[in-house]
Amino acid sequence: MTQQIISVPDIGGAEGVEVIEISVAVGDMIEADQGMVVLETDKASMDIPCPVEGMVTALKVSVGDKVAEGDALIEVDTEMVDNKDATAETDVAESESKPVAHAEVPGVTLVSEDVTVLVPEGAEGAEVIEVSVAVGDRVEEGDSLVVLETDKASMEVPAPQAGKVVSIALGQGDKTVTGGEILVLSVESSGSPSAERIAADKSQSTAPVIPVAPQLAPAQDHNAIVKASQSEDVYAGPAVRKFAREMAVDLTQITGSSDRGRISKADVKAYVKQMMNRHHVPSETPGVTAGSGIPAIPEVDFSQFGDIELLSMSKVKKLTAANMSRNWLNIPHVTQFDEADITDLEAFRKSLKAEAEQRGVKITPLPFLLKACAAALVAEPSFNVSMHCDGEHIVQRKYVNIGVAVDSPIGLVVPVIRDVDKKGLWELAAEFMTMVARARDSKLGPKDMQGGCFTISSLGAMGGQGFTPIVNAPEVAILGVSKAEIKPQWNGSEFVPRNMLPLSLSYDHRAINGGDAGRFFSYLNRVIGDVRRLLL
Ligand code: CAO
Repeated sequence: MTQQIISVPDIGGAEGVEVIEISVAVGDMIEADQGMVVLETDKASMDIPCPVEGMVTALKVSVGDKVAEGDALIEVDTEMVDNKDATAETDVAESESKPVAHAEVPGVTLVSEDVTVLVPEGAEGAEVIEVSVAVGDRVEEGDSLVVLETDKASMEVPAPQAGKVVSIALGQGDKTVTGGEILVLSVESSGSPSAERIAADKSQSTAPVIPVAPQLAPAQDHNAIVKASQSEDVYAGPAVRKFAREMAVDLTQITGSSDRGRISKADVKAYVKQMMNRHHVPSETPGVTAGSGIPAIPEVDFSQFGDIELLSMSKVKKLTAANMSRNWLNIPHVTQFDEADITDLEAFRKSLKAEAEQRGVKITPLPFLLKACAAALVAEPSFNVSMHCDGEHIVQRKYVNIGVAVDSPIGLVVPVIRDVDKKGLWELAAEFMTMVARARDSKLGPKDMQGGCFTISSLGAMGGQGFTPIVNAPEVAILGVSKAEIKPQWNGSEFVPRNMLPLSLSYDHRAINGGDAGRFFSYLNRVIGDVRRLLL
């Protein structure tokens, strides 16, 4: 026998590094470079590979131990590599009286057979605190079979091989005895057994006995960890911790259902299921925050506070709610506020009223705003873009279509007026009137609401000093218009009454930076303040 102690290699001088997983058990054959122990610092976890091949003859650390470079991890018999083929036959032959490490050995045709898993060394007198399998269960090598607990440590007894649980000798609460049977596994074979061999095996009814190395977890002060805040304080065994890591589950979020709050694999599975259900929200479900790790708004029984009535939402309202949630959660919004001086614009607009009547159109400030926004989009094309879904490109539009939010009886709709930059004020006023009428009569088709580059949302007729509109994705900006008011403005020598229009510009900060926004907004204000500029 050539025993070799495998120690912690150079881990960058880190000390007090925690052993979070032991990937091998006594009796395992280990390959060179195969992971044997997982260490975790507060910055990273590292799988420590074994530099030699051979048979693991002893574990020198337990899960939870703190180690540094040079500390012994495992002991390996490196001679077992050369001898394994020679010893295999003997081991199989002697399996009734002598424990073997492996029932499956290269070069030997093995058959399906029962193996008895025994109470491991150091676990005599331990209490069975969890039986993790049931008769008939299929287990993989390393799966936890039972969890034992002494006054010093809790330990999971892993399956030595993949197989099916045939019988279980221990129940929860039982005390273990030296060499006592835990359960019998029907293990997998590597060859096709002959019928005679299976019959012979069955008639013998003496299963090879496999001692397994327990996976130790440090003993816990169970009463103190009911509200654990750190994952190392959680009362769970290594296999459960490993499983939780694979599922990206934070064990501190789970309340263990086993004795004294111990977390089992079933608890982790139930938690994952619960999270999946909680976050599974139909894509058109409105007003519900989903994904992004954002907790759902709790359900409230409003009837306990007074009379209520349940009103169904229109399809448009449901869609608006879903879109608003989606846009608000996906887009990093910035909203900038300003006031545009519309004194001259209003004087001009009022001067057009008689002509407008003759033409059969109503001319409100909105057609002017459409024209001014189109000019600003042309002057500052960084606002006439969309984020490409690959996250690596920006789509630059060469056309100028503008949507206008309309408050209709069925909800908020946004008809789009095309090529605003190419149309005159009368044409825009007429088209806008038609669109609003169709919106209010629920006559807009999907095409009428597609292809926008930018949106105007005007609450001006209703009042208010300002609001933060939500960007209408895939557009990247939206203009909010509030109620104009006569306000005193300083002209350099005196205060003069001016008609000031409050504007709020929300934009997607992924696509637009503050400088672009500043340029766009000041250009827009200049044009609104002096509409003659639209001719320039
Ligand atoms: N300040 C002061 N007065 C204003 C104004 C403003 N910003 N905007 C419009 N007005 C005046 C108009 O000039 C008109 O008065 P006159 O008849 O004397 O000219 C009066 O208010 C009514 O205007 P209107 O509502 O008929 O027309 P509009 O072009 O201003 O608006 C529309 C049309 C469809 C945009 C509007 O009716 C609407 O539905 N707005 C709702 C938008 C919305 O819900 N947005 C969502 C908010 S959250 O993003």
